[in-house]
Amino acid sequence: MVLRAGLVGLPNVGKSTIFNALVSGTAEVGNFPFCTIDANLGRAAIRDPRIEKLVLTYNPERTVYSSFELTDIAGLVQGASKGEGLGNKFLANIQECTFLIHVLRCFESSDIQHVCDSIDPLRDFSIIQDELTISDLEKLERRIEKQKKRRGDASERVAYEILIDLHKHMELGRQASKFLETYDPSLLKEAEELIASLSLLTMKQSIVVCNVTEDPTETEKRWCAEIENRFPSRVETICGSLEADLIHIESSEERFEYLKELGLSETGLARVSRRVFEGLGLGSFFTAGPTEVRAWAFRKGITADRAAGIIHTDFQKGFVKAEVFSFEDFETYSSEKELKRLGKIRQEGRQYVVKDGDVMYFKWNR
Ligand SMILES: Nc1nc2c(ncn2[C@@H]2O[C@H](COP(=O)(O)OP(=O)(O)O)[C@@H](O)[C@H]2O)c(=O)[nH]1
Ligand SMILES: [Mg+2]
Repeated sequence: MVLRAGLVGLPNVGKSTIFNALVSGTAEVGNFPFCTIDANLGRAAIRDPRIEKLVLTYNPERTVYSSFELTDIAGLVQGASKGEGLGNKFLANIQECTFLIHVLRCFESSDIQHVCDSIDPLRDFSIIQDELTISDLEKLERRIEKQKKRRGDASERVAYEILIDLHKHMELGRQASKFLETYDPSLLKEAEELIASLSLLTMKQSIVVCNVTEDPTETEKRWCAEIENRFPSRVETICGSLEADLIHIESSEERFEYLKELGLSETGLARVSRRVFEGLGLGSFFTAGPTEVRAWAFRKGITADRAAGIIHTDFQKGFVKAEVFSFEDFETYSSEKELKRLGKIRQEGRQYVVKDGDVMYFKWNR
C-alpha cells in the first residue's frame, strides 16, 4: 500500500507553491484558480537533521533522504461535492490520500485573488470541511441503502443500526471522529471497524499549515493564533513564497546562513515534512558508511528482518542478524569505535522491533 499525503485547500492559498518547494518539482504555480488541472504527484524528502549529523562523521560519497509521496490536489471550491469546479475529481484525489495537509491562506495580497474576496482562513477551512462532510454523507447513504437489504440477518442488522446512528450524528454537523466518544460501549468494537471500512474523508488524519507572509502582519498573527487554538498541536506556520525561494539556494551553508538571519534554525518545510511522516505512521532507520548515509522509511512496529527487506529482499531471505545502535547514543559518543568500546552496539535477531532512529548494519547469507 502506498502511503500518500495530499495538499488540500481553496484555490490560491499556496498549495502548488508549497508542493513545488517540497518536491522541488514542476507543478504550475499561477495566480488564478484551477491552474492545477491534474493532481500533481511527487516525492518529498524528509529533511531529517539526524542525517546531517551522520554525514558529518561518515563523510559519505552519497546521502539519501527518505521520502513520502505527495500530491498537489487542485483547489476545492464550495459546491465541489455537487460537481462544482473540478469537484468529484478533487474528492477522488483526496480519497487516495492517507494523510491531508490543509493549507490555509493567512497572507494578504491585493494582487492574488481569493475565491471569496477576503482573507478568513477559518471560513476557508469550513468550506473544505463541509464539502468533505457532504461527500461522506452521500457515501454513508449509499452504504445504508445496501445494508438495508441485508438487515434480515441479526449481525447485519446491528451494522445497519450503527450506520443509521452515524448518519444522524453527522447530519447534525458533528464530526465522524467524535461519534465513538459517546457511543454505546457494547457496540464500540463493531462501530469502530464499520467506520474504518467506510474510509471517510473527514476521518483522515491531517495537519494544518498556515501560509503567512515573510514578515507576518498583526492580522496574520491573530489568524494563526486562532487556528492554533482551534487545532491544538496540529499546526505549522510557514511562508510559502519564502520556502520556494529557499530551495533555489543550492549551497546548504548559504541556506543555513540565510535562515539564521531570519532567526530560524530550519525551514518550515522540514517541520511540515516530519509531521507528515509521523502522521503516516512512518519512522526512519539509518544505514551509515563511507559510501552512503541513508535514511529508510519503515512502518512503525516492523521487525528487523522486514526492515532488512526494505533495503533488499535478499537481506530479508538470508537474514542472520542486525548490528544496531541508537542515533541518540551516536550523538552522545560521536564515534562507532567509542560505542563499541562501551558495548552500545547491540546484536539483534530477526524478531527485534525496529525503532525510529536506529542505525543498522545487516549481516546476511547468500
Ligand atoms: N505573498 C505571498 N504569496 C504567496 C505565498 N504563497 C503563495 N503565494 C502566491 O499565491 C499565488 C497562488 O499560489 P499557488 O501556490 O498557485 O496556489 P494554489 O492555487 O493553492 O496552488 C501565487 O502567485 C503564489 O506566488 C505566500 O506565502 N505569500
Ligand atoms: Mg495550485
